[in-house]
Amino acid sequence: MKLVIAIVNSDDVSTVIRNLSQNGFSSTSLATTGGFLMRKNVTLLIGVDEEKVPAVLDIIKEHSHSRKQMIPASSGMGHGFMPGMPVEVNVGGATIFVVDVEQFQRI
Ligand code: 2BA
Repeated sequence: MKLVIAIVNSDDVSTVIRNLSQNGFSSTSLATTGGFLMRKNVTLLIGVDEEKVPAVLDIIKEHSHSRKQMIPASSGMGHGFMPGMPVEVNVGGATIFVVDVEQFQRI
């Protein structure tokens, strides 16, 4: 058993969840915030048998799109004032971790 942890853009997450569900994959979504841009994203937890991990990753890849976001010139970003021109940041479609699950139980 594996746990897929996928950090997905808020704009894509409903499509990703719907397609996971239509293909028989359960997921739990957590409201999260990126540490760099300090913008909301969603972290999906998907428990799945090891042989089905590629199918889960394919669904996430198909429905997660990379996009450019601007950081305002005077944005704090949690690190204080940042003077200068707005900066364009390329935010990836999804950030994915796959970890081993020691035990899985539904009680
Ligand atoms: P944020 O931390 O808000 O990062 C948004 C985007 O800003 C990143 O896109 C990356 O392009 C850029 N970025 C992040 N840190 C940077 C830095 N120190 N210097 C310059 N540019 C930086 P992604 O890499 O696609 O990441 C999207 C979101 O995925 C991140 O939002 C964060 O919530 C999560 N994430 C990415 N890598 C992670 C990691 N190693 N561990 C945990 N979460 C991660």
